[in-house]
Parts: sequence; structure tokens; C-alpha cells
Amino acid sequence: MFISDLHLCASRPHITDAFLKFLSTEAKAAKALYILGDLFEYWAGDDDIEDAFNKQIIEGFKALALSGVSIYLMHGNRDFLITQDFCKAAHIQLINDPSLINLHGTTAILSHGDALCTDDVNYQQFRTQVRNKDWQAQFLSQPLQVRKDQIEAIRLRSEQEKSSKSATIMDVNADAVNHLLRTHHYPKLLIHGHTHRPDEHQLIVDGKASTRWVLGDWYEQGSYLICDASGCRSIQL
Ligand code: LP5
Ligand code: MN
Repeated sequence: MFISDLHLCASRPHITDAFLKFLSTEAKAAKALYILGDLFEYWAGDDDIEDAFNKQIIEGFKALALSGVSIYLMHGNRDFLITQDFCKAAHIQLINDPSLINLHGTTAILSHGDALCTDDVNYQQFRTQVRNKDWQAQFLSQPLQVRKDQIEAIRLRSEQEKSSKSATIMDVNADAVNHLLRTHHYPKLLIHGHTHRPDEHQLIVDGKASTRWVLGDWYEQGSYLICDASGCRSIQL
């Protein structure tokens, strides 16, 4: 099963409830659960695992993992500061963006998707800055509340800037998608989130067919992609 863009936070309790229910019911049937980024509305650092809301989520994952489901997490643009303390507590394995997996004999490439939005030049500059390890070390050296306040300021700025960006600029760039598929020897499947435009796109790159699955967000309602031996399909909760 594949999910992304849950944007979990204490101020959306109905989504938290839906997600915890998903972990204790549907997700138990999976061999593996892949979370392709933006699990949290934002993540300010692993010293926040003591927070009561975060603890609840960690316990949900732990119970699922102990029931025998492998859980994999990829960073999104909002929670790339998640590291081993969170993952160990939640019994989750952190995976790289992008990652290649064997899905019932078919190669799939997994990504959050933000790196494919290359037309969004301002965002890509911001991304380069905040993904820099030295920048992150300096940011994380500040007290938790100072970090949260700075993130709130960035969130405000991001929302302001997004309101003047076109939908096309904020979608994946076709050349970036083709380049990703080409450099990874044309996997049959690309699964990503980030754009909040759930869909199934058929592509031909250099004469080779691929399917690009875009996962939905969990703002209003949960959804997941399930891939079994007969193929992939999207399920609404
Ligand atoms: O997330 P989404 O889909 O709403 O929007 C993204 C891009 N925005 C972001 C910002 C996040 O939403 C909020 C912050 C996450 C916290 C990360 C934690 C650690 C970082 C700490 C920073 C202090 O990712 C948005 C894209 C959109 O996707 C579609 O792809 O358009 O990008 C923006 O709007 C970014 C602006 O274009 C550029 C912002 C420049 C800010 C410059 C200040 C940098 C100095 C930081 C020092 C405190
Ligand atoms: Mn995102």
C-alpha cells in the first residue's frame, strides 16, 4: 500500500482518527506500507517525538509494525527533518527519494514528487537551501519552539507565494519525469505524491511504456494506492 501527503497535525482531528483507524484495519492486510512524504503538516526535529500528538502516531505505527507489516517512510518537503529517533520509535525504515522497488516482479520508482516540479524555480532554490546538511545542523541547533516559529513564518510565505503561482508551475515537469525514468532504466511504474492531483498517467519515454500514479492527499478524506499481483488501484476510505 502507498500513501502520501497526510499532513497530520493536531488541528485536523478527523484525519488523525481516520489515519489511526486505517493503521489498525486496512493497513494490516498489506505486506508493506510505503509513506511517500508529508506524513506530517511539518516536522521541526526528532526532539518533538515526546509531543502527545506525535506519540499517538508513533504508537499507531508501532502496533502495525508489530503485527507484521513492514513500514517505509520517504521524506516530503514538509517532514525532511525526520531522522532515526522518530523512525526507531515508530518501527519505520527511512528510504531515499527516489527509491526503486520490486513490486510483484515489476520495477517501480518511488518519489515524493517535489523534486520533479522544476518549473517552480523559487521553490527549488528554497529546497536546495533547506536540504543542505550544514544549514540543517544550524537550524536544528536552535530551541524547538524557535524552530516552530520560523517554520510558521515559512508556511505563511509559502501560502502567499503559491497563490500567485499557476497550477502548471506547481505540477511536475514532463522533462523531469522523463529524465527520472530514463536514468533508472525505464521502470514500468512511477509512484509519487506532493501535487495533490491523484491520477493515473500513461507515458511513453524513448519508446518505453510507464505508468505514473499520483497519490491523493488526506486533507478532506483518506485514500491509498494498493498494488498486488493483478496491478494497482486507488482506494478511497
Ligand atoms: O507544501 P506545499 O505543497 O503547501 O508547498 C510546497 C512548497 N512550500 C514548501 C514550504 C512548506 O509548505 C512549509 C515549510 C515546511 C517546513 C520544513 C521544515 C524545515 C524548514 C525550516 C525553514 C525555516 O515546501 C511551495 C511550492 C509547492 O510545494 C508546490 O510545489 O510552490 O514552495 C513555496 O511556496 C516556497 C517559496 O516559493 C519560496 C519560499 C522562500 C522562503 C525564503 C526564506 C528562507 C530563509 C529561511 C530561514 C528561516
Ligand atoms: Mn509535498
